[in-house]
Amino acid sequence: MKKVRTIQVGASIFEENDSVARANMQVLKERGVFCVNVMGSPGSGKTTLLERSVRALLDKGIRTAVIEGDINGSLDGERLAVLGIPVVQVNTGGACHMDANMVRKGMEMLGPDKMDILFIENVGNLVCPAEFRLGEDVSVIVSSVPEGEEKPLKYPLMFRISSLCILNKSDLLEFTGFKIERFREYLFESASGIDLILLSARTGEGMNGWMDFLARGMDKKKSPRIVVAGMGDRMKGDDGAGCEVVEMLKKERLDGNVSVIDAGNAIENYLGVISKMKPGRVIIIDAVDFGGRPGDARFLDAASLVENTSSTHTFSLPLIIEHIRRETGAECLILGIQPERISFSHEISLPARQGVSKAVGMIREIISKP
Ligand SMILES: Nc1nc2c(ncn2[C@@H]2O[C@H](COP(=O)(O)OP(=O)(O)OP(=O)(O)O)[C@@H](O)[C@H]2O)c(=O)[nH]1
Ligand SMILES: [Mg+2]
Repeated sequence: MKKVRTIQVGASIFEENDSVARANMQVLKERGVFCVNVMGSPGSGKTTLLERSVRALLDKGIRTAVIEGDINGSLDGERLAVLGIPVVQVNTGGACHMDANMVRKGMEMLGPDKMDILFIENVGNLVCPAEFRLGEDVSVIVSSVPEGEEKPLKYPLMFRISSLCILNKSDLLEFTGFKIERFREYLFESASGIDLILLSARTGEGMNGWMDFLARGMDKKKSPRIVVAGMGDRMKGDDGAGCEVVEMLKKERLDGNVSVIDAGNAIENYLGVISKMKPGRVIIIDAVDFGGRPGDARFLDAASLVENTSSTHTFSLPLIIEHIRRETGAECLILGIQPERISFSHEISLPARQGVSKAVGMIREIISKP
């Protein structure tokens, strides 16, 4: 019987897109540009918000540029270009979202123009733009009062992947019967960690909160890079726990200044890569027998680690830490997960899996702190 061969078209499209998005992110990082992906339904007020924002930021001496995405035409691009900032209008030719390649081309057209913030106005749509990373530091969803309260429930992904929801057209609240508490409830049900700002791009209400959000983002961009490296041998049961943590983190939308590396059982091969990133902080995650209960996860002091603590490694973790510290001056943390069993041809154990989830939460917390 012949084997059926399967092509995962969707997966490869997303992988290709993600790799271009990572390259965009790297270029923006090198240039110190904070990049904001602005999404929302057609007519929610994205361009109006950008017009007001660009003016307010210019008054503060902050330089902006915009890559404007529309299926057709250059109306929005022209509205922004009259403000005297660099604008590239991208026509997606029917596609209902921007992708990383479009942004790459847009960035090439903007050239070496000096800017502090790059706004990308995505195509008006509450579905497809959520699937495509562009290289942005943050995504912002602009919802608006006339759309009704239930949008976060009906289009949860868009809200879940966004750091901030701007509820625009607040000046229309009194005419529409819109229930702000109901919106809040639906929003946090779909996206528990999201921030919410009530704003009117027409009257300017709420602009201060939005400006603060942008200022915090710009500050964070300048803060030191964090490298998270998972290590271990996936063939040896719980020894692969560090790599599992990294695998989970890779699926999340992490901040632009966080890099995640799966170093497998050869972290010594990644020392050059880590040094090149000039990190301010390096977190190494590994299965370590520190005498805890299987599945415990805790930060460990490098000095207290005995050589080959987790027995399977052919090198000394304290020496690796010492090398990274010397080469980069970075603060080094070791996040240990207590294994239940480290042996060939065993799956990762249930307690170690729980340790992986705990470790992911601990990393998230560290990353989110300024
Ligand atoms: N009342 C009110 N109207 C607004 C506000 N913001 C935008 N509008 C109006 O909403 C309409 C759509 O605004 P745009 O800024 O073009 O919306 P958009 O999200 O960029 O639309 P697309 O690019 O087509 O997806 C325009 O008539 C704006 O004047 C607001 O805060 N209050
Ligand atoms: Mg627009």
